[in-house]
Amino acid sequence: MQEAPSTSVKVIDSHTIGEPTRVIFSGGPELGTGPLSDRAAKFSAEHEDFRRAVCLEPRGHDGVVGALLVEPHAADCDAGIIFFNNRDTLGMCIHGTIGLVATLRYLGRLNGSSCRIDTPVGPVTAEVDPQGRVSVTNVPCFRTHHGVSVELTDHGTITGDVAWGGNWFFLVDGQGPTIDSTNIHELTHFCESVREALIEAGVTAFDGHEIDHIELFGPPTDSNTADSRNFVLCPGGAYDRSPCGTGLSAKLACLAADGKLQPGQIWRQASILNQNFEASYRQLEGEKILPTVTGKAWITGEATFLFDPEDPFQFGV
Ligand code: PYC
Repeated sequence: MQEAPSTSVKVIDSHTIGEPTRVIFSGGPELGTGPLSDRAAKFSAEHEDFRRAVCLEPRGHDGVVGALLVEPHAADCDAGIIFFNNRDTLGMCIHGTIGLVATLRYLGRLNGSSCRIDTPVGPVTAEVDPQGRVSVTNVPCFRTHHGVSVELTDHGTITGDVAWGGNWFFLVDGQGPTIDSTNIHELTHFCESVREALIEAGVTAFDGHEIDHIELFGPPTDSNTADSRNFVLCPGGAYDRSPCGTGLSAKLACLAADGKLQPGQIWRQASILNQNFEASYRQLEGEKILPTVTGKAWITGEATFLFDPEDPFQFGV
């Protein structure tokens, strides 16, 4: 058994067009100082009980993304954040950053309309407009593999790209079940088969990291309002209710590499719930791009979590 959480943990809940974020702003584990990547590794290795307690039932559910607010390491940042979900820590999370900025605003901790946030994969910048829409400029993103084919037992050969958008993604266009909210079970099963097939075929990111997010694209419901609709399965098996900002960054890297989207051009990505993020990019050296993703979050609650040592599920179910 790991060290019990502090007797009370304070959180603010929000959702970013449907995808929940839970910011822990008081009572989180002590991770020391140093780069956010080191502190995320410490959180992952030593605080599984805490992660499960704040994310999972009975206080949460599989879809909750946690965000532990910490001191930044990078000198030019205003705040540091470590994102995590039902499985482990995440590198970066754009819907979560949009939720974090809405939370900082709610708490009166946002000075002005922009802030720089330190994450385990590097600093990002967020800008809020008067309507409360948040634009997040992500870390540099890029595609590493184009046209990778894997065999699925139930679906034959499927082909996709591998790209970094702050997390690792396998992006599949126009294959698999129809992208519709009535198909969530089939889409989840298909994405899990893709993930397993990638592992079996030894397809990893260049650093050997598992490609742990699977992203499917199909036509939008209404091409007047969106350019594409997606379904994203996150590590841990929950699907993203938003269009997944890091997945959208990976998509932009692929579109840019294929010459299908120009720097500054807007891409409107609809989610499985048919709500949009908008994004564009700036070209960096080589095929690297710097995406900016815009979306909105709403505050849904404020809570103090209590931990009873006698509770058999104090650390989650
Ligand atoms: O918006 O980047 C995102 C994200 C990652 C996992 C869930 N949402």
